[in-house]
Amino acid sequence: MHFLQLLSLALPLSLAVAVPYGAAPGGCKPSSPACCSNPLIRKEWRTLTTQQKQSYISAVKCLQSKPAKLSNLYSASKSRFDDFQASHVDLTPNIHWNAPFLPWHRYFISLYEQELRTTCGYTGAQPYWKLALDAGSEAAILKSPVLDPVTGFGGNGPYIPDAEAAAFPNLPFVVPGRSGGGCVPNGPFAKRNVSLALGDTLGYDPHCLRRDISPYIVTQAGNASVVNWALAAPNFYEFNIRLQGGLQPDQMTLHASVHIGIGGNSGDIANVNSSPGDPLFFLHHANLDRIWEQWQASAPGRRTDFFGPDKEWAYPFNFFGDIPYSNITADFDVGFGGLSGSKKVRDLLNPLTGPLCYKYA
Ligand SMILES: [Cu+2]
Repeated sequence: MHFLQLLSLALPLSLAVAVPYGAAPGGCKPSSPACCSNPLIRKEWRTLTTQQKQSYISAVKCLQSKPAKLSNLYSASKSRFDDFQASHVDLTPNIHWNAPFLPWHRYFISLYEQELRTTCGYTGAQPYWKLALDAGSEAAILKSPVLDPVTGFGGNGPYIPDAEAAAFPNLPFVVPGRSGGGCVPNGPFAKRNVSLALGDTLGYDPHCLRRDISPYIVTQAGNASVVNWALAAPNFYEFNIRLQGGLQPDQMTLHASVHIGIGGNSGDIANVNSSPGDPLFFLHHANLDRIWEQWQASAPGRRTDFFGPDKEWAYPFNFFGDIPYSNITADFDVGFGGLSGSKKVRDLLNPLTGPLCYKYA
């Protein structure tokens, strides 16, 4: 594997409503706030009732059982759930360590939420994982309700040695504090076959879901102080840098807190390309989106503040040296492969307008 490609893997989170998701009642203009009079309310996982948790997990499992619609584009995609993962793999070079990162993932999560509702009859909203609630101490993360084997997504894999874990194509170094690495042994996704290969190949390689939790990375990168530091950024450009963080363990921040903190060396969620193979991806990115929304709402002018490089690994994310790039504005179009037509960033800046219709509790 190409060295840069390998490193890139290293860098890397209810309310039933009468109006269908995103629908525009009464012929209002799509850009009008009036189009979203009945937003979905996204809640933190542990605030859901047991029944609400079960219906979300059932909907995810349903999506994993529905036929793919994009197998013409991605032959390894065997289910509608796989379609989302494959699209993320396909678009990875355009959507991380650059400016489109946050708006792209905002709409991706929204499309997934909509799919759970339309294809699988789910009546709730996409839940989020407020990791900071579990990142205050190293002992807390392993007791997180999100990782509960009965009312959550299952926990850590059994320990495998460093050399075995480091052979997975996720990171070029052993993750400090890694504590698992084997197949997730419990919960609703135990031993589940992830269809797509780990990495960027889009190949078919069914394998068990793995996690390799590093309580050290979770607490370092995801604690409440890191969240507050990101929220204190004076502009979007700086907020985006603080939220995405750097590549080395001591530079990891909120984005890596779950990707590397839960994925470690061998976990599916640690791979920058194929990470949506672990259903926790969607709870983590909903949480990052919530933090962005909180920042956007916290001062005048922030709702429309958007600026930064178009290209992955371009300044200020030039960890591998300078490359050509352009700084983009909210007029930029972001693409979604076979999942959806492209969207202008400006139409993704407010979760209550345009193609979006949700808010956070
Ligand atoms: Cu991503």
